[in-house]
Amino acid sequence: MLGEAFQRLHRHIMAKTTSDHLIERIREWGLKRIYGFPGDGINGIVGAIDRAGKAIEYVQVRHEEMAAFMACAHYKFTGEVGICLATSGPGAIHLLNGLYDAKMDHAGVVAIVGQQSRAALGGNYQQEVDLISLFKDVADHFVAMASSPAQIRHLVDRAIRIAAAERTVTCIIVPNDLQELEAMPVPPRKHGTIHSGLGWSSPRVIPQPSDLHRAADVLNSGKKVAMLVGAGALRAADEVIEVAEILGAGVSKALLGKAVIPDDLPFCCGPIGLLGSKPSWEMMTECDTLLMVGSSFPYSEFLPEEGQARGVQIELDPRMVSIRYPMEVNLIGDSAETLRALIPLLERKADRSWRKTIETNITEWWKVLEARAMNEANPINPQRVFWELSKRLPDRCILAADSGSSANWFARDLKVRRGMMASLSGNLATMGPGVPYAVAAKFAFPDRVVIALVGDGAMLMNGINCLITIAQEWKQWSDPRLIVMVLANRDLNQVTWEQRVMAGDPKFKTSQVVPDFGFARYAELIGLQGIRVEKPGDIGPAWDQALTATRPVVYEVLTDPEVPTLPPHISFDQAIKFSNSLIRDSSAPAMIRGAFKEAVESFLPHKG
Ligand SMILES: Cc1ncc(C[n+]2csc(CCOP(=O)(O)OP(=O)(O)O)c2C)c(N)n1
Ligand SMILES: [Mg+2]
Repeated sequence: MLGEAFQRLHRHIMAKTTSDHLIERIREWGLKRIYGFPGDGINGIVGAIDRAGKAIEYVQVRHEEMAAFMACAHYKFTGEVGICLATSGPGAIHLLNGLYDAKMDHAGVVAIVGQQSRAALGGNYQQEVDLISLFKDVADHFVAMASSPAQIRHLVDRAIRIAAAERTVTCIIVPNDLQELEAMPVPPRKHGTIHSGLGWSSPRVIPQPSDLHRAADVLNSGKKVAMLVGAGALRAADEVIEVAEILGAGVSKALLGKAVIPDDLPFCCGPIGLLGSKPSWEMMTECDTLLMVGSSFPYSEFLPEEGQARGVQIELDPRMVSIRYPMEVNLIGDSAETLRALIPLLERKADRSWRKTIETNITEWWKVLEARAMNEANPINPQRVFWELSKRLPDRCILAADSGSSANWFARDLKVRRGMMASLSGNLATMGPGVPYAVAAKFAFPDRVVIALVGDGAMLMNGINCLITIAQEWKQWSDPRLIVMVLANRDLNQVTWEQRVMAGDPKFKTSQVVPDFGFARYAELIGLQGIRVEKPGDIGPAWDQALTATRPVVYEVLTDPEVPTLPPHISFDQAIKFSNSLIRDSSAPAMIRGAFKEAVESFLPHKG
């Protein structure tokens, strides 16, 4: 005790350390939350966080990958750079998957990692990993190791500014001995020193008038315009809607753009691609003009055939234009600003027949989805879980989905409204971010309801350890409602279906079956509420219970792995492979029933 008191006194008298300066500088940038996990590679920094008191909020995670996912989600939900902290060697390595998630979805994240002491580097020392090389790919815009206290100021300034400006991952490596040295907030004014400053605000980026005119010409001469919007259009809802109205277009949404426009708009075609909707597929195969806004949706086979449509793309990042479809006009600019500049140049389509067809297709599709959701399954149809949630979604709720079958139903069945947010790992499509994203959403917006939609495989990979973080932290949230919905299908279902349909292989149980776990009971064990839904009739009442709970809830629902996650169309080739897999699959009868019901629902006329 005396030792500790003495140390505190000593610190008090002593000048600030390099680590104190690092934390102070982060604060000066206006950032105040760090997700991290300690280790002797960062003891100096962790000590500084302690000394900073309330000025900085430190969230202890259970695994460094969660810290990186949380920092990524912090950016995705707030637009502010997220920060994660890990020790040298193993801690730094654990961050990587979450950092790639951030990099690939264009989220600004700073990773701060420790390193062995400067004197040991190059000595095959314990936990010595070549971190500059390791992070060189994920943090290709900026990775730097400090070797002098004078660097701290500009390393922090550059890491944060570049992460924000380039919407990417940056990394600062700080050897542990350096962390304890006396701070040098102002480097001496002499040759070879850097004098950096704070601050960044996003520029206004709008294309040249001549390019706007060229784009307007293409859009005005089209008769059947299709729009595709992505995460880059999240702050352009009004503009997207207005342009769609003028052009008589339908709007498809890439996964990360789920919340761009509400799903109940009559011209919102919903998702596109493997997890997509039929109206999106129909619109893309029949359009004569494509307007893509803020999206790098990867699958060209779901876009018009080359030559079928004239293309216009609006995109902030010049490297991302004309790489999915050969566009006639590439407009480099902010989505909302560019659409606003384009609107006065657009002519309202007098002939609304294209739009009418799209709207009819959409109305029909919602009936198909409802019928699919109401199909019986053993014991529960997963689509019904989402269908029942959809009508109960609270205003301003935040949704986080995981990679797995839940992403399909999240994309298709949930009607997101204005003011809500929704995200997942879009481009990396990694398993595991659902629960950590939800935690970060809760820290950023403690007054909003947050719902994670996760498979049992992803729960057993990351989710259950992240539930412990929830159990540790939830009491400080002004609204305690955080619901983790677990699709307990005892299967790595998304991949089981991919293997059947894409590869023509039957379900390989040793690889695909997930052990039964008892997520609701586990939740109770750690002080959360657990609800286990075993009968279709309980789905709705259980959602009501979860949405009015006074503590975070794990909503475990036993769902049927034989309900197919089929794309809106199946190619002939895939159908052949699928039927081959059936012959050898022990769950074939149940699977055929599931797939048949789904297919039938697409063709039946649905009375409103
Ligand atoms: C880290 C990682 N490992 C493997 C995959 C491949 N993968 C994608 S979805 C999936 C199955 C997910 O299973 P589960 O979480 O149970 O969800 P389900 O599809 O059963 O609903 C797998 C293995 C991945 N995307 N990410
Ligand atoms: Mg599963």
